Amino acid sequence: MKIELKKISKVAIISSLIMSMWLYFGYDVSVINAQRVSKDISSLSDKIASKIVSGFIRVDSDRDGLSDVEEDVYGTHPYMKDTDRDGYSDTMEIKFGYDPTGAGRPDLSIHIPKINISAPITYPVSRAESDIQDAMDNGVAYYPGTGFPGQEGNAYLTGHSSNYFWSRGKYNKIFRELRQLEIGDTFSIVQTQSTGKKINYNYRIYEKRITENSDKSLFFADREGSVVTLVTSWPIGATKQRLMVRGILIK
Ligand SMILES: [Ca+2]
Ligand SMILES: [Ca+2]
Repeated sequence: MKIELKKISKVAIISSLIMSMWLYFGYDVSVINAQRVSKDISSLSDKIASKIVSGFIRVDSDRDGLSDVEEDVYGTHPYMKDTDRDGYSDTMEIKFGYDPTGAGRPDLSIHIPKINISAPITYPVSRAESDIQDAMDNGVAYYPGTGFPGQEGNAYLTGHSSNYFWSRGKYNKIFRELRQLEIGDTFSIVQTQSTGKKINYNYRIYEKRITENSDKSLFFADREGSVVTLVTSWPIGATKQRLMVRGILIK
């Protein structure tokens, strides 16, 4: 999991340094001028500052595998292994795509600025084709049982590039312009939990290809790291082939 070091506030670092000095050297922190400490912090080498930050990241108060910093990112309690007390640990809920702070799945949405896409990601009730189609009518469908965005594994998302002429759904052409995406372009997936907590996952595209629809194994293939596979019908208006674009989590 990628952690934004920016989230470690300067105040927290200063507090840590003061506490460390007090613990190890018996300094009377009351006489330490805050400005002086701040100045000293600023003059620390990057290497030392990095070690202090790393120390914060590693702290896991409830020993559930999520560091205190990660718990802050997810909005879970750093001293409780099961924040919403539903019998499932925070760690397991996050890994398998459930909301660790409330019931069910978190809300997901996908955003691709280059082609002006911003749409909800929907959860089909099963892998049956009719259920996948229903989910695609209401957004971009998350294929059940594949990796979950933000976590290790390959999350498979699919959306319409076209639909029957009589279908008037809002998302009939949501992936029509997926063809414009190229290697190096980025997109993001936003996870919103029941508490309102939002987590932003950014991906950089590293693979793009056209494949036969009969060979779906590529869409489901395991991949190292956290990747998202976007798939739509190709060419537009046909169903024999699929256009696939794949991105890897960058932060
Ligand atoms: Ca923890
Ligand atoms: Ca739980």
